[in-house]
Amino acid sequence: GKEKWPRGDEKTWKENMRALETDVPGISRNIVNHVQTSLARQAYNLDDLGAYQAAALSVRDNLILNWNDTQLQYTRKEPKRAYYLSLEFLMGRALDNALLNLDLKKQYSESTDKLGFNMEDLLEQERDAALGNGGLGRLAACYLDSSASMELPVWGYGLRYKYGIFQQLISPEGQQLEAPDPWLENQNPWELPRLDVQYDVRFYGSADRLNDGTPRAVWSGGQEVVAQAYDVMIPGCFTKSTNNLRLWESKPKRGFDLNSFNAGDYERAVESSNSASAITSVLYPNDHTTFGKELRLKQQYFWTAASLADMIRRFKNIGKPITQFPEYVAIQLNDTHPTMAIPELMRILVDEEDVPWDTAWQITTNTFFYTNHTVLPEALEKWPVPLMQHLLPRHLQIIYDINMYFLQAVEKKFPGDRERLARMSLIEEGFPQQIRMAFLACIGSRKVNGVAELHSELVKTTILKDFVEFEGAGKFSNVTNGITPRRWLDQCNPELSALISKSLNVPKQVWLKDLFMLKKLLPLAEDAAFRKEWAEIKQRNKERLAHHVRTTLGLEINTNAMFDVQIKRLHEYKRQSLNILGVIHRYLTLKDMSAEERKKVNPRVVFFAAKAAPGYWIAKLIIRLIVNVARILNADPETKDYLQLYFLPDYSVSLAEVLIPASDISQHISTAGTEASGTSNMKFCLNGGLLLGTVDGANIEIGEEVGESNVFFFGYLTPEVEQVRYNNIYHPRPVEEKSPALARVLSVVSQGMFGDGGIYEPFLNTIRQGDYYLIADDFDSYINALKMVDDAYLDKEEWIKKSIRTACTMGKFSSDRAIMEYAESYWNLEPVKIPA
Ligand code: 6GP
Repeated sequence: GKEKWPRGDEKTWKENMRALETDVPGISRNIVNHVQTSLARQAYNLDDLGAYQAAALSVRDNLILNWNDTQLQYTRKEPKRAYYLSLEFLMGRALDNALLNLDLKKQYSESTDKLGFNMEDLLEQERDAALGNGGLGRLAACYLDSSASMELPVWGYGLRYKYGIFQQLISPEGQQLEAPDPWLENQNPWELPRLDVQYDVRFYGSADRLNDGTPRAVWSGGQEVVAQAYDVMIPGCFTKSTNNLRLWESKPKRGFDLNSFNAGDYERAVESSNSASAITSVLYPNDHTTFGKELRLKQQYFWTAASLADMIRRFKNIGKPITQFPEYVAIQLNDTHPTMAIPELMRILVDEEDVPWDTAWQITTNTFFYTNHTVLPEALEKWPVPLMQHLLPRHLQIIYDINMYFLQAVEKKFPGDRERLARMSLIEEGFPQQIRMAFLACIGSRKVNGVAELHSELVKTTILKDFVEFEGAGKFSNVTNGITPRRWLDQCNPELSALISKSLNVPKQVWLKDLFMLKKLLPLAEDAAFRKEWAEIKQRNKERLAHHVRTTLGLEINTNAMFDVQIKRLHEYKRQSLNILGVIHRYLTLKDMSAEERKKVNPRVVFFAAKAAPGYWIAKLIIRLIVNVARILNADPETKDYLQLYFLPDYSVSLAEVLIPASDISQHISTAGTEASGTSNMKFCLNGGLLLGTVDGANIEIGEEVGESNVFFFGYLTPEVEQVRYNNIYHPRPVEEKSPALARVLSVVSQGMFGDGGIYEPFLNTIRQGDYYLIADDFDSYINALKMVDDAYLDKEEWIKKSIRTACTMGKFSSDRAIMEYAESYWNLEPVKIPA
């Protein structure tokens, strides 16, 4: 039947409810309205920043209307929902993305034109939302875009850091310096504070078991802080579906601690309010490392507790018994960072809802799903038991109980196997004892997955091997990562997107949501006119990058050269070291040639961009080397026409959007078995840049899709790496013997060709001794692969064919495919249509 209007005069309401502004006059009215009211400015004193803000607020109006309709539909339909818990969301800019997803870019550009502003300039005003370190955070952002685009009821939960990833500056000596990223300084038009959505979160205090025959306990005292919600709308592509990213900010409970205040201790009162705000003040800038810092554990618990409280409140609104929680809620754990959600849900069920332990554990293990993003040992989170005891005493009890029941079950299956029990215990012995979060995430989840085929195998055969033996292989599987083709093709490479639509003869809305359609363009690789258009677009993207570098850094780039790009976090396992040593090798080779010989060489420009964790000394040294090599190379009159090298500071999502479409070749050269997946490899290939890489992570699957003749592989394979490492330690051979070419490179560095050689010794020694990442072992194979790239590039037509074939076979790597795998095989989620 017809629903009753909830309040007031229905007619008055309905006559005044706004619809989306989608025509140019309506958009202009809305923008000007925001200039006048939200910004309190006028045409006289409006600059680009103001105009950007007004345009953004007007786009946000549209998003909110769609968001309202979407959320109303979710409330009415009561579908199962999934929540993506991620400590990082590397969103980048929002305006262009929203305009494209809403299909309003043309109208908005026309409108801002009329108001005297150029849309492209306005887009540049926006600061990146850089609430993440690298791959893991950007993946979360791509998955949000795909969830909304696939019309899935998925929300993200994260933290609203006051400071995102640090801004990277490079000193004249080539040192990385870090500056804070005050991204909220200019107001953030994309977030909506929800003053009505707040939860109290407790820390410290004491936990007393009731000992009344139930497993319940009372946790009291300590410090309470408030979690305040901010919502960020996530528009789907060409759909009304608009999801939510809810970010929590920490606030003191009453402005200051009343207890201390009443006791006359004003300073302590203010101090405690500082400590509450500190929880969400900064994103930890470490990628793939754990530090065991109390504040980081506080962040993790604060965020999971607030998110779970919010989910449970929403679940309770539909009035079902708590045992049905997993039928309405799926929670994806993005790595182990949100693992405290597992004992927290147990605490809520057992202590607050009075659910028996076994039932509570059943509910919990049917709700959570855990994705592992790395097998590097230094990234596996462990928390010291004393810290947990101090900060979260009730959770430690719960973890102990989970462990006890778990080990009993292991003992039952493998009687008398003491070593196995020690290996599998959630508590690692030592001083101090540590809690192994990956094990807790594993046993507390319904399914566990890795992020590419090889990586998922490694998870099963290395870090979680015992758990596969205990729980059966069925629980462990793979979801190969993906990237959103909206941002990573349509938005960053509009000309290529237009060429694809024209050639497929379908609107982009169709193929952007069905990326396998690109395959239909494969025959056009044989069409000379198509190849010409394709190559011209690549050339213009190279010029766009050159323009960007000229205007931001004042450097002049040779756009007739091959553009060779490596952009990712600086890490020894990713081997930027191999790349820079290869560049030096190329330089030495050029210097050895006569001027005549050099003229036959294909010019190359090598680009790096990478942030290093502030405390990662060797990584910073590698940056320093790159910068100083660049200084010498770019100034050498003999070689600079054939080889240029640039380190672009402050790598970001926005910088990637300019670099990726301009690349001819990109490097993904991790030691085999170390890069779980990689996702920029997919972005480059989708934009027609070829791939030079090791047989690792998603490179392997890219090779399978595009065909081995279109990629350049080199290096030792994963099964061989362990033995090589063993030999490097127990049967070491000098670099001179493994690779004379590399030995020469190391010696010119150490002799000071790029400034004081002594500085670089600690880095060079990592290769001379131990060589954990197989730099010397892979060097000759790498140089050979670079040579193959050079040779292939000489045949321009064939190269363009490879570029077309690569881009057109990337269908598998759409994050739409990946998110649908999670929705169907993990969460059991159905799309929800939002009526117009
Ligand atoms: C990264 C992996 O290193 C990368 O290979 C993968 O593509 C990405 O996750 C997305 O799955 N891992 C991290 O960034 C990380 O911090 C703890 O792992």
